[in-house]
Amino acid sequence: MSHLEGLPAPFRVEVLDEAGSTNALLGERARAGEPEGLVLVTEHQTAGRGRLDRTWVTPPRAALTGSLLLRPQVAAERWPLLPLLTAVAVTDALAAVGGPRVELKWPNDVLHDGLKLAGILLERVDTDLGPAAVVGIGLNVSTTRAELPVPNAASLLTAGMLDPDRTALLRALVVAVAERYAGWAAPGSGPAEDAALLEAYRSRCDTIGRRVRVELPRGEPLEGTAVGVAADGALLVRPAGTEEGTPPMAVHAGDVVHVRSE
Ligand code: BT5
Repeated sequence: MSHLEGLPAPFRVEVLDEAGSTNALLGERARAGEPEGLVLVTEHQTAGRGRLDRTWVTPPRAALTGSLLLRPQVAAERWPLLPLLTAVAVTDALAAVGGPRVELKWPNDVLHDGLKLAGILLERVDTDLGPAAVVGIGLNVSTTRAELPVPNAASLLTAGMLDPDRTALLRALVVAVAERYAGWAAPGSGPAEDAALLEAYRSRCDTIGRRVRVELPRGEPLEGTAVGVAADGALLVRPAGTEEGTPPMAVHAGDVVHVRSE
């Protein structure tokens, strides 16, 4: 992967040969005062993090593993839309490079034919300059089926893209995040920008309309039908066994399994 010139301001890329976790490193940089727009990518991530203490595993040079630093000047209640914005940007970037058809699983898994192609980890870091968002993206690029760490994973290669170029992908990804972010977080932005983003998100989200099982942070899993995504980004689930028209439950955090209908 080469260093990239000519990215939209304030974005700039640093490529590291090897790193533990780009999210952890960028978080440290953010706390040390790094301005918005740094993108740290690594050729080989050795301690990649998933959500909830899970791991993200990628062989050297086969994946795009990187993190972008944002310092959104938006109201705190709009922050939960950032993971959705990132997921939409990943689909934009894949479309821009002629990548495979993808769908989103709420909140922010990027799937190809139901298999996970990319994962997103958004972390909020408190810094002297105010709260920062570390936006981590892991995208399987030229990983072979045998190299993928879990059976329900895909890469651009296994999805049929024979010679994916990680530098072109990185550029497309930064441009896509920059464009979505500029539109959503502009000074004076608010409900209208949220609505535009959510419209883009909903049209790509394959969870809506499906039977789902949601593992919640606390308590029993919730089974039901995903009926929509609310204005604040929550997944709306009508619990199984309740009648159509029953108000759905709003899920703000959880792991969704798409249950196949018999
Ligand atoms: C995620 O977590 O999907 C977020 C992954 C974010 C990774 C990026 S890479 C750059 C940046 N720096 C970091 O340290 N992290 C970010 P979660 O939804 O919790 O999914 C994790 C689960 O996905 C694991 O428990 C495995 O089952 C599976 N998994 C691990 N590696 C995978 C891979 N390469 N492809 C597909 N699935 C994978």
